[in-house]
Amino acid sequence: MTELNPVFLDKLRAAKKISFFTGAGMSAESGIPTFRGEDGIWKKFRPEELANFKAFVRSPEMVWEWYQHRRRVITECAPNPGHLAIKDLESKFSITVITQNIDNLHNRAGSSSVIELHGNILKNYCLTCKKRYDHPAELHIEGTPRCTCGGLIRPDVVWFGENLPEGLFEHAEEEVISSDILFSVGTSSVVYPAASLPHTALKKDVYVVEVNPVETEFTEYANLFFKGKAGVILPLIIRAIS
Ligand code: BJW
Ligand code: ZN
Repeated sequence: MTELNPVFLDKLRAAKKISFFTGAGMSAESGIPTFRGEDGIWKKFRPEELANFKAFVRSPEMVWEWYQHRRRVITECAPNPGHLAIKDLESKFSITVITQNIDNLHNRAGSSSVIELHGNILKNYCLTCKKRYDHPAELHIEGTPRCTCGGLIRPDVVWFGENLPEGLFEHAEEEVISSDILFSVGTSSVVYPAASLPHTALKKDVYVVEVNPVETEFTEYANLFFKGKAGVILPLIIRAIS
């Protein structure tokens, strides 16, 4: 791991507001597979067959089954020391979490301000009347679930080609540019518009720190790169300022 250099420590001690931009790697140590890379789920499941609206309308059973499988995995997992470290930082700083993850783990860790850019796998809504089904247990889930109006029920997640929920990305941008430090943790930084957030931060002179076991599309721009796992690096940073 890169040394906790004095410039970084000074910035951290002087900071009032810190934001975290997180991706699938944040939850890897909880046992939830990432999307890309050697162990990523896109090696087994093709995104164009599962993570887009056309695929859902063409084969709702298959897409629903995939989400049910992932819901079961996620429900059996727990927040890891990385999620808990971010929550713990709330005792010292104003913290906002902007996550691409749909796994609800930042909420389960107790973080109080979480922006879920790509939705939440536990939430659903009817394509036809928009009625919400936010507790999957309410659903009859043999085959494809149907709303009381007969419409198809879909997971409340953002698929490729879909816009992010209205106003949410702009809200995330405001949080990022009003931060003293932005941590970009566990994301390959390839999916837009989310991946633009650390670049927007840099343009506004926010100090951007990346945490990842491998270099990403963003690494060359980061003010500081911690090469390592979120569940290891984030608790170390907390300890350094305690
Ligand atoms: C660790 C670790 C440990 C491992 N500790 N780290 C061409 C050019 C540019 C853009 C486009 C284009 N063609 C299409 C687009 C737009 C498209 C896009 O960006 N595509 C690119 C991939 C090319 N974007 C969209 O479509 C977005 N919408 C949009 O643009 O709307 C406007 C529009 C409207 C109409 C038409 C066209 C445009 C929506 C994007 C939605 C993304 N949805 C998904 C699925 C969510 C639901 C589900 O899960 O089922 O979101 S895709 C998937 O990728 C998921 C993630 O949130 C997202 C990002 O992935 P993430 O989190 O970075 O994960 P990985 O796996 O990539 O990386 C994990 C990282 O962790 C790695 O770096 C590891 O090293 C690291 N790691 N262990 C720390 N222990
Ligand atoms: Zn309905």
